[in-house]
Amino acid sequence: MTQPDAIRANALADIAACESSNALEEQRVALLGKKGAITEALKTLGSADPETRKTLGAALNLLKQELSEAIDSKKSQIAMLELNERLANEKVDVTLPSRPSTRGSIHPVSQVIEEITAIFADMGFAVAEGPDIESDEYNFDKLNIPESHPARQMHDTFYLQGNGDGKTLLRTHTSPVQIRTMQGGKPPFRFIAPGSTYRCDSDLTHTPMFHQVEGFVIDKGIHMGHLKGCLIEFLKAFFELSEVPVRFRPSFFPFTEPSAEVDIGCSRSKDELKIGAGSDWLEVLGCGMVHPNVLKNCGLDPDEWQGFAFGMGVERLAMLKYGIPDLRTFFDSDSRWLSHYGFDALNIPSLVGGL
Ligand code: 2NM
Repeated sequence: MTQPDAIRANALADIAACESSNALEEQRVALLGKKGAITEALKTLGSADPETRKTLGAALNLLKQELSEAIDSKKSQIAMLELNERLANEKVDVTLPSRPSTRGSIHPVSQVIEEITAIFADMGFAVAEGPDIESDEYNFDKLNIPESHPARQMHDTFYLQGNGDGKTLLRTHTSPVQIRTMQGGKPPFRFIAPGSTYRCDSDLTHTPMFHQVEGFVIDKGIHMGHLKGCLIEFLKAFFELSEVPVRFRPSFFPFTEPSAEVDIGCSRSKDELKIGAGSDWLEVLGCGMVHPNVLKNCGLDPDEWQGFAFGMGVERLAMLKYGIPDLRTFFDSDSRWLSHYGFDALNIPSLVGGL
């Protein structure tokens, strides 16, 4: 038997006998690795006579390819077996009773959405919902966000493979809910829109998916005073304070005019943040009077109807209220984090019972 034939006979049998991906990897190293049988055989070619070098070299290279293919095909065979074995063994029996030792808890995001909803429900706000997958028309155009606005650039928005002429995307805010609700009903309106929002942004203070609650009031004779009163009452209730220093700082949003950012008074010492008193300010909300163009885009006459709108980030408010230092931990699904920051499922937020 020639040298390549001898290697082949053993090698093919050894590969066939492998029962796990680890064993197969050992075989691959033993045959094709740096010190493997084929590699060692190829090294002897240097001292062989020219005729042998030619024929043996070609045979060894062919064999190398043959073994490599045999290993690849065995590899997918083993992968399939290993997957089937996992599927059979890792089955979850959903009919089993829960373990009494591990109690579920309410995620801080859900808890804070419930708290915000309870406060606005007490002020007469309904809750509206809409799809996470939106068109650029509802997410941008109708909200007076022109084509040239930075928020429309690719890096902020997750665009999806559309199915028509318009662009399909993951909503970057819950404002399209306001547009849909306005178009589907008659004023006056008073509702909040809580939900998931998506932006192509990921660092220490941004996650690609996060949650917002936006609020919206449309009626006759609505003015900035209503907006201020409503948000100050909200902040007092949410942070459970009888008085809060609040500052409305002029800002810009395409969908409101005038627009403001809302700061709440706080004090920052070495590593403690106290909300509700002190000489520092902390931004907690954005708001403004609904832009006449937005009203017109939804078929309302701005001379007849006016309104205010506001928006807040749920994770940010949860971090401030419950002292959660790291945004990313919200989405780690770490059960120890959940049992530390999670809430009792039976303790439903309400203003009567206290938040
Ligand atoms: C914010 C800040 C200011 C807002 C505006 C609208 C609508 F639909 F009326 F145009 N919805 N939400 C708004 C206004 C949202 O979030 C920071």
